[in-house]
Amino acid sequence: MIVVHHLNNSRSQRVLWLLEELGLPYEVKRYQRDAKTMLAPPELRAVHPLGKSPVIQDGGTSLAESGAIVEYLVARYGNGRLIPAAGTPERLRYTYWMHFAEGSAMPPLLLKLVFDRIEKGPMPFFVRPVARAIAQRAKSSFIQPNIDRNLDFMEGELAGREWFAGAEFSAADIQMSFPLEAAQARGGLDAKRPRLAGFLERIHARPAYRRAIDKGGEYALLR
Ligand SMILES: N[C@@H](CCC(=O)N[C@@H](CS)C(=O)NCC(=O)O)C(=O)O
Repeated sequence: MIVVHHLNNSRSQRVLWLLEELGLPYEVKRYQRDAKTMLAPPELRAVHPLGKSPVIQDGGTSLAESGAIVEYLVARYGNGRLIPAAGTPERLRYTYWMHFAEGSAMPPLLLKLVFDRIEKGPMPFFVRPVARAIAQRAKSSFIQPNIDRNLDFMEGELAGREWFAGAEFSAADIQMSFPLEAAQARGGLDAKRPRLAGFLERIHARPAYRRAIDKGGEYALLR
């Protein structure tokens, strides 16, 4: 039985969704973020030294890093499902987006989360104007322009194709869901980018996505 170490409001939701798409049985071990710091509880460190989610266990195999987990599950249990055929342009796009999600899309979104928290967090009153000015400068000069450029690029890449790899839904779309949901929650992704908004509508309507939400519990991305 595959065990998913699942943190509320987190990337591990993607793993539950993939398992639902593949129709595999699995067990969810839930962990709750600290209400103040939003960090994972220390118990996750007993599962993996970094103490982050997702981590899966499958027999004697233990694996972290959501992209690696998605690739492992598709290779081991997919029987050719959710991955374009080797050697096709679609397969190259699949690999590209599988890596783009965590490698390029997430970093500026994470920075946005951190700098928003610095700006709004508790601090001595005399430090606040300086901290706010630094946070706003970082966001306006680097973070938001990078988020916007990524969003424009992704919007363009969905012109004439329904899914990131091509005409068929694939596991790359599952991997791409988290940065796009994060961008919708905190990066300014809205109806002005209709193809990305449509992508989110399409994935949210999938029965497997809905089932995974029922299994995973609370999933409201951090703002
Ligand atoms: N690149 C890793 C990122 C893992 C990660 O940062 N997970 C977050 C959840 S979205 C986490 O566990 N955060 C809690 C913490 O850092 O304490 C992946 O894709 O699995």
